[in-house]
Amino acid sequence: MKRYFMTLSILLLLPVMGWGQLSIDETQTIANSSNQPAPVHPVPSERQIAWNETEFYAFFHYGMNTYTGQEWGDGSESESTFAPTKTPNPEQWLTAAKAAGMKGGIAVVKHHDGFCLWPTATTEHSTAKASGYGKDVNIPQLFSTAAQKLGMKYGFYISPWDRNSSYYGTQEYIEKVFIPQCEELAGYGSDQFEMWFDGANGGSGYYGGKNTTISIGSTYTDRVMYYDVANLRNRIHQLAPNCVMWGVGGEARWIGNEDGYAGTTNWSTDSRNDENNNEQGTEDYWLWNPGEVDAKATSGGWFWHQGESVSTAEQLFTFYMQSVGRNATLILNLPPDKSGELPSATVSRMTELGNLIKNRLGTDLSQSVTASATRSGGSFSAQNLVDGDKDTYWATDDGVTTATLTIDLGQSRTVRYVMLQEYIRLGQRVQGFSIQYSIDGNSWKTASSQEAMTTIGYKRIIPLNGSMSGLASGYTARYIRVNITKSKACPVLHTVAVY
Ligand code: FUL
Repeated sequence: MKRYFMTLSILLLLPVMGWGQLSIDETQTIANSSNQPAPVHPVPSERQIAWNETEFYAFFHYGMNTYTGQEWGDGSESESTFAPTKTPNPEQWLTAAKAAGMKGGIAVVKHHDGFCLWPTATTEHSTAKASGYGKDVNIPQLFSTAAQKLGMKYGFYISPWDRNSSYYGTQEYIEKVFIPQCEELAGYGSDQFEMWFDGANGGSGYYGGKNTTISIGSTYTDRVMYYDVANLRNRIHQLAPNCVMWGVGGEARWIGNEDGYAGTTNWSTDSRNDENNNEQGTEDYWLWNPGEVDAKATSGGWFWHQGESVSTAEQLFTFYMQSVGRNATLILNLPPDKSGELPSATVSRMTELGNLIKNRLGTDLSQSVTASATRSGGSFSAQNLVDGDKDTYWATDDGVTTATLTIDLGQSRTVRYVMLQEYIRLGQRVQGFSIQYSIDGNSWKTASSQEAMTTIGYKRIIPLNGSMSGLASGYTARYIRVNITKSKACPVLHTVAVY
C-alpha cells in the first residue's frame, strides 16, 4: 500500500519534476507491486510444472513382444501372433498403479517392431488384423477411458523407429506414418500429460518385408531434424496442450540409466542430447529439461517374460527415493502378461509399496517454521512453507543467498526424513544446504546423511542418519534447521515437511 502511494505521488509530481527525473526503480515498482523475486532463467512451462507434479507413474510395456517373448521385435511378426487370452484390461493395470501411490501411467502402444495396439489408418500392421481377443482391440481408447475414470494422468509411448514400415528412413514415413500416428494418439484425450519418444534412430528390420538396415544418420544430420520435432510438437500441443514431449521432443529428459536413480545433484536444466550429463543435468544450461527416471519393477525385461519375478517393496522404495527424492520423476515399468492383465504378484506388490511410502512419508510432523531472513514488501513469510499451498512461498531479499529455516515439531519426535520444494516457477536456484537437529532449540547437531545436499528443485527428500534404501534410523528432535548455504539468487521455497 505504502509503495502504491509512493508510486502514485511520483506520477502526480511528474508534470512538475519532468519525465527525465522518473527513476527506473519506480517503473519497476509499478510492474512488480508485490515485490516478487525476479526469475532465474530458464523457467518451466505450465505443462512442465504439471508434469513434475505427477511425480510417480507407471510404464506398461505390452504388445507383440509379450507374445513372442522378445524385447525387440524385428517387424516381421505376423499380426495374428498378437493373441491375448482375455480382453486386455488397462483398468486393472492403472488400479494397481494407483494403489502404489502413482498418479498416472504411460502405455506402450507401438514399440520398435511397428505393431500398433489400435486400429490405425496409417498401417495394416495393427490390432485390426490380430487374432482372438486381440482383434480390433484399441489400447489407447481403453487406457484413456480407464485413466479418466480413475482420476489418473495418462499418455502413450510411440517408437519413432519402426522396423516394419517400408517408408522408414524417408520423408514419407514422417508425413504419412509417424506424425499422423502421434496425432491419432493425441486424439484419444486432450488431457494427456506425456508422449514418450524412444531415442532409437534405426537399424536392421523387415521394412515392408525387405530384410535390410536403415539408419537415418546418413541422410539426416540428427533425429530432431528427421522426426521434424518442431512441427510434431506444434501439432501435438494443438490437440493436447498439456502433453510434455519426452526425449527427442525436448521437454523432459532421460536420466541416463535404467537402474532407478538420478544424480544426488540434479539440475532441471540440460540439453536434449542423451549422451551428456543426464544424471546431474547441467547447472547453467539455457533449456528447462527436467529428468525422468525409467526403471523396471520386474526381473525379466521391459516386456513380460515367463518365470520373471517382481522386485521387493524395499527395492522399489529405493528407486522412489533416488528419483522423486532427487528432483526427478519416476516411471516404473509393470508388464502385463499374455492375458492382457498384470500378474497377481505385481498387483499385491503395488499395494505393499503404496503402504510403505505412506507409512514413511505420509505424515508431516512440522507445526511451524521461522526464518533467519524474510523478504520485505510482500507475503513471503516462512509460515507459507507449511500452509499446504504450493502457490505461496518463502523468499529472502535480493542479494541474500544464505538463510536458516527452523522447523518446530511442537514436541520431541523421531524424525527420519526432511522434504524440501523450491518454487520452480521462478527457476531452480539452491546450490547447497545442510540440516541440523536439536531437542531444546539451543544445542544443535549436524544431521548425517549419505545424500549430497546440493540441489533441491521441484522436490528433494533427505534421509536422516540413513540412506535412500530402507527406513532411515533418524534422530530424536523437536527442532530441525535447514541452512541454505548457496543459491544462484535469493532462495524461494514453497514447502518443507518433516517425517
Ligand atoms: C528403450 C527401448 O529400446 C526399450 O525396449 C524400452 O522400451 C525402453 C523403455 O526404452 O530405449
